[in-house]
Amino acid sequence: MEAPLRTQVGIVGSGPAGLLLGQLLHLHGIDSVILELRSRHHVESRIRAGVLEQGTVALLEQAGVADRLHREGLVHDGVELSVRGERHRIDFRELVGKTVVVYGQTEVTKDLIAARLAASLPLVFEAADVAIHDADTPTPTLTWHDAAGSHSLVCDFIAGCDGFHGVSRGSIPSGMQQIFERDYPFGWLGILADVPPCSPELIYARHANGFALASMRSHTRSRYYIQCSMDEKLEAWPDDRIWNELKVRLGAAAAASMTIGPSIEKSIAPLHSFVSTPMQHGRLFIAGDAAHIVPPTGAKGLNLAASDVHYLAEALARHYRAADGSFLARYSETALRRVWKAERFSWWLTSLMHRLYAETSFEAQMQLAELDYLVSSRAAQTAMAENYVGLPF
Ligand code: FAS
Ligand code: PHB
Repeated sequence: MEAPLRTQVGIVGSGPAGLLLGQLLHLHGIDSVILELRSRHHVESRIRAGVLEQGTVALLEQAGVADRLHREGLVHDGVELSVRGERHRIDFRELVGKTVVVYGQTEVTKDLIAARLAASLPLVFEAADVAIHDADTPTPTLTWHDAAGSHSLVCDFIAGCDGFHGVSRGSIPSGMQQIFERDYPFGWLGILADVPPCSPELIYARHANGFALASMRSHTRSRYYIQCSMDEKLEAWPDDRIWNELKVRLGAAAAASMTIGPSIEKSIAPLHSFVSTPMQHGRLFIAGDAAHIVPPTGAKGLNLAASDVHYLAEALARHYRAADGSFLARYSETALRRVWKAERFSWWLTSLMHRLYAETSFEAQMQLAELDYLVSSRAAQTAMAENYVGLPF
């Protein structure tokens, strides 16, 4: 086995959290090595989030990777809610003076990987069996093996950015962790198709059959979702069945303007809310989906990864620049304050828009009453708008 390698920050995972952290650290003159389990092709092929908060866009600009985003991203001033077949617009720009950008997480990931490789920064794909050692000592260490053999990397700090199924959260002693979670009794069946979107902005629809979302990736690529039960099988949902159900749930106006076509990706994903605290142990810091999960309804997952990374990069920069460890000591507390507010918004919008109860139940009437209040109250719409565009970092 070769002599142990050495770096300042070892990063596990090359999703948005790991890649953005590596880029921000590089700009602060801090060395890092990123270890990624999957191949570059796999990472760059994943279909995930689609909406960037203004704060995330600003962070990508700070990281120097926002050029294509500004060329190809779609600035959206609002979204529409469809309730009882009627469409109601929530105007973010008018209500809170902010917007969101529709630009796929897949593209953000490609832009970050390109920047890292252009700077010849270490990014190891297909790193198998990554393990975290001695996180509570001054020399935390990462080990892994790849085609070139077995390796050991001694770090000053380790950032666990390896998503919900990674190894970093499990490297925090279970006795020191508290888990908060909720599973929802339904999932999202998502379809991607190279057809123009049915509407210039996103449509969130509450319908007696279940929730539906009309989203997009560009003017020529659409992304749609329908609520489904978790025992649904993709085989039972050929494209035409999905298109027909989308037309029913999104309403007549959307149906009339909907272009249908063959799916280029189709998947069913479960929804849950999950937070693991604390987000640090010794010199191990976890960020993004490694620490928390939100139902995608509020478009918060990717954006929370960005705010965690903002706090962690700032804290590490203060440590190295000013020998000030106070921000590192408070990383988990600082990040969780914003995480919990995004968890609340995601849970609230999920509970409001999905079919959870019999339509004749009291609870369904409460959903409809809250929606009627939301579409008729400027105060309620302002509250939704400021959460959707992203609360301050
Ligand atoms: P990621 O999961 O993106 O990245 C973790 C990386 O670590 C991956 O590349 C993984 O291969 C790697 N890894 C895992 N284990 C490892 C190990 N042991 N060693 C080394 N590397 C390892 N969010 C939204 O806002 N809107 C959406 O519509 C939306 N849709 C989603 C659909 C799906 C199917 C999923 C799973 C998530 C979705 N999300 C959505 C949430 C998603 O976008 C996440 O919030 C975002 O990817 C978080 O980024 P990371 O924290 O970097 O984690
Ligand atoms: C998406 O385009 O994938 C998307 C957009 C908004 C959401 C969830 C997913 O709330």
